[in-house]
Amino acid sequence: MVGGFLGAGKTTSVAQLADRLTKQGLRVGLITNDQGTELVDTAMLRSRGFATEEIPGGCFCCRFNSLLDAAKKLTAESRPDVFIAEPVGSCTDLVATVTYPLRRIYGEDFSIAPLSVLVDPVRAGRVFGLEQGSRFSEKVLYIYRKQLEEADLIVINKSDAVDAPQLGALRSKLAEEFPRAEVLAVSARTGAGLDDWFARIEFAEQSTRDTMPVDYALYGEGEALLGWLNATVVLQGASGEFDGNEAVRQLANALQQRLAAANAEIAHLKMTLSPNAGLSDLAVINLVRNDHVAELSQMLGAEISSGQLIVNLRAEADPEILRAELGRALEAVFPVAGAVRAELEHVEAFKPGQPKPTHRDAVGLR
Ligand SMILES: Nc1nc2c(ncn2[C@@H]2O[C@H](COP(=O)(O)OP(=O)(O)OP(=O)(O)O)[C@@H](O)[C@H]2O)c(=O)[nH]1
Ligand SMILES: [Mg+2]
Repeated sequence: MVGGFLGAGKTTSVAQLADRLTKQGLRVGLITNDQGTELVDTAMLRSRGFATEEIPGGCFCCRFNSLLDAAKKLTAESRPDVFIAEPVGSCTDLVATVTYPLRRIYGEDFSIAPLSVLVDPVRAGRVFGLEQGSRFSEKVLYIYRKQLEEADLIVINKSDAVDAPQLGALRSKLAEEFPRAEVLAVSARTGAGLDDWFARIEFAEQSTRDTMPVDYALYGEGEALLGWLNATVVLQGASGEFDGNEAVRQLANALQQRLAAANAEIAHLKMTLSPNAGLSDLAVINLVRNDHVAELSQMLGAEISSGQLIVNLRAEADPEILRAELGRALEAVFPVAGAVRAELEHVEAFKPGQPKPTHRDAVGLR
């Protein structure tokens, strides 16, 4: 499992690790997970040719059996040697609720690698008071810290986005706060440090230890402060082709401005636009905090005449605010008489429910 808070770079890293394992001749099966349905991550990983199953509608720990079903389905289709699973970014307690039960019940079938927890250095700098900037509220930060507490490897990602003194200060702070974990720095974007990280997880098995205490009431309250919005929208050129990359960029910018005005702290806004004609072309745009600049991490190679837009937004705000702001942003960027028409096909806005793990093993088999 590759864990870490929303927007830390899990999917980007999973794609890198899957690429590398594939090049080594291993078959890889990927498992994505989310509280909602219609996942940007799944669309993105599939567009890169990886066998991917998604577990929507709840975290791995609460949908343990679905995790196994996903593994079985992948096994039937492509017999992977390695599964890489990305848990929901607001989820914690994975060792007690996933690793140990998996080992207890299916120990013959799986060997489980050490748990990596990814960190966005700018976000973490704010969380640990090293830098100024907007933060989540304390109950959300409880989850953030618990994720790091159970890590075997804390992987500071996006090392390309901060300078050496910032990285050094964060490394020291994380090593001091979480002495059990090994702290690494990588860039899933440039590839820096990845060899070192992957070498530690590719053929290693997670060591057994007592699990951390978790206050599930507080964990549930923290999750419930986060609003989730998943939507699909059809974009159609009113009179011919349009620039899909520019369309998603404009929508991301409009949403960003509106959410900032509504005091909603963005954890991750991600969108994909896939043309209705054309197989694997995809635009992917991400925004990981209110004062970030939306980044197109994949671009469409040509103009399109119509396409399907998937919007996944996670922010600390009432989900109904997110729904309303998406509606207004769509109206502003794609006005009725404009060059591109937008039709909202499906939208769901909700708060994650109280986490209730299927299993919780306080002690793992040794
Ligand atoms: N600068 C930089 N950006 C990165 C790096 N890795 C990922 N990103 C960007 O960070 C954003 C979030 O990346 P994802 O891989 O989608 O993050 P995630 O942890 O899977 O997010 P959720 O699934 O929403 O929790 C995207 O814009 C990525 O392109 C990196 O090493 N450097
Ligand atoms: Mg992801």
